[in-house]
Amino acid sequence: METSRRDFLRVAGGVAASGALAGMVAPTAAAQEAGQLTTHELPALPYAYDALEPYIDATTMELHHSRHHAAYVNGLNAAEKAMAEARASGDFALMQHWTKRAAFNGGGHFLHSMFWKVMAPPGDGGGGEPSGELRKQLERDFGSVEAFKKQFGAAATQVEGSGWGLLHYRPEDDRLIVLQAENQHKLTAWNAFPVLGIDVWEHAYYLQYQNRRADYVQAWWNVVNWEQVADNIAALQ
Ligand code: MN3
Repeated sequence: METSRRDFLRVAGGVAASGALAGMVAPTAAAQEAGQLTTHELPALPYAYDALEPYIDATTMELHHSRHHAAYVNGLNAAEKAMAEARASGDFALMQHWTKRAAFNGGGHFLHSMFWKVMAPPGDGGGGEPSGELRKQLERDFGSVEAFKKQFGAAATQVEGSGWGLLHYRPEDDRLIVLQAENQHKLTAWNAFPVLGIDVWEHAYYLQYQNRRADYVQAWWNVVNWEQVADNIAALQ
């Protein structure tokens, strides 16, 4: 009895946490009517395309946001529409295909929506060092901010092929953990939610850094918006 109640509370907490996280990304036209789909939308960048220079060039930012992220939004909408059509027709032959498309494109939409927000113009919200509660939590969970940065940077640099370096918050034990994602969605862990991430697909850095991914990862700290990271964690607590 005691166990099942605890499990229920944990599940209920997870649902609440997911809700908080959903609020972290750009609001979409929420569907309330039965059978009505959400229309996922490309969120506006919170700064100009050239605002992260010299660390991320304007052309990369424009292509990344207006083409790559937009493609994930369109792909997610298409996958969810196709699954609704399958429900209507009763033909589920392509369900494996569409669930994969929904996971890939949904992961891309979510991570990019977070990515734009956890960056800010250098010296104007971006860069510097984490402070306050976030600093204390990083020190508690990684030993020091420097140790966290080294671990996170290594995880990001070592992603095999396309993917992400990610810092997740795990509500169950109030911990920050570093993970990788391949593509937009593989290698994740359940019940741990991304609060900071760096895109290490080549489209994120190749124009400026070519094959030097480690240089891009190192430079990226100059645009990290630590206040947003703290807000992302607070939304899950
Ligand atoms: Mn990308």
